[in-house]
Amino acid sequence: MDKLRIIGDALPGMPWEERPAASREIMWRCSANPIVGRDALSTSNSIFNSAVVPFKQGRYNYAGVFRCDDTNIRMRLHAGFSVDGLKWDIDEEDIRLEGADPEVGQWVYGYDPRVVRIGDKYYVTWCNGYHGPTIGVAWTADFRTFHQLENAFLPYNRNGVLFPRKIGGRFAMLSRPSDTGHTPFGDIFYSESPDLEFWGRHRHVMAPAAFEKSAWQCTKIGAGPVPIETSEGWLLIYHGVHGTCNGFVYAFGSALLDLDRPWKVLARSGAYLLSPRESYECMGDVPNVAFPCATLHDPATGRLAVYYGCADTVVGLAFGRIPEIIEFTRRTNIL
Ligand code: BMA
Repeated sequence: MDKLRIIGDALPGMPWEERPAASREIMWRCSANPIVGRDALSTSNSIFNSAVVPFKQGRYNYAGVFRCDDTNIRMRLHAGFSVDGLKWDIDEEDIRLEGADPEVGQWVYGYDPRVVRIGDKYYVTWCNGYHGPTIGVAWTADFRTFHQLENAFLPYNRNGVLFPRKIGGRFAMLSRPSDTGHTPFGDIFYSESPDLEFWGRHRHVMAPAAFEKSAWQCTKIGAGPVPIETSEGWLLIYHGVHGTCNGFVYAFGSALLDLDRPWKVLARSGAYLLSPRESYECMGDVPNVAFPCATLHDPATGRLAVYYGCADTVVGLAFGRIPEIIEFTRRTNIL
């Protein structure tokens, strides 16, 4: 590998712990896990599958959009703020979206948010209820007022993840066409838009892996956090699902996508980066789920922190080094 370049703003103060001396893992868990508990709000049944970004305001250095299911088990999005990326002050009130065409702006449900800064705006994508799940889009400048745009796709779709810059002059998004239920299939696709309203030029990115090659991702896959730009390609962390005799198991791995044509996969990890094994990943409302939705990274040190939902109940954090993850992706490549 030539000298690796990692794109992004410096983030020397990001959450970080060194790999424990006894660990041989590529990614290791934060000793404070789970970092967000299920009842952080007075009304929350569970808080998981949530997205964070660097965001300076007052004493805060980070902001996020959190999936908070309430005790009616209604899926809602809440804004949150943090000084250190570990302890979060999550708003008791859920996010109210403004400005959409009234037919689209009717809130039904929203879950599994992703957040990305493009220019001076923060864009939120999430799984939005509109005659079934599809991809909702909104932007905010302050994490107080959220301006809703058109849904990106027809139902049914999940795991809409924007790239952090235009590619070939257009906004770019990964997504995973699905069904109305728990979807026993699913490939990742790429779509482009000139204006974040009209999406097209859809391209296939990747399908589930063959069972005998990589069983953790043999049932369905979906994009996780916003891809990270490096000189080796876009580093994509994605979840993979294995339909076992006891139901779905969600783990995550990594892929490298071509910088200019991101639907071309350069390498894809056959081994997982992290699979549910701690009690908070294996016990909860939906056992055996590790579902990554966001990362923080520091280009100079290569440090990476992955925020992932655990057992559809709490939020966990795992650490790794981007150069090692790229090397791992190539070493365990199944393409
Ligand atoms: C998916 C989504 C995720 C969830 C996962 C496991 O279909 O609903 O929010 O984490 O199932 O239950």
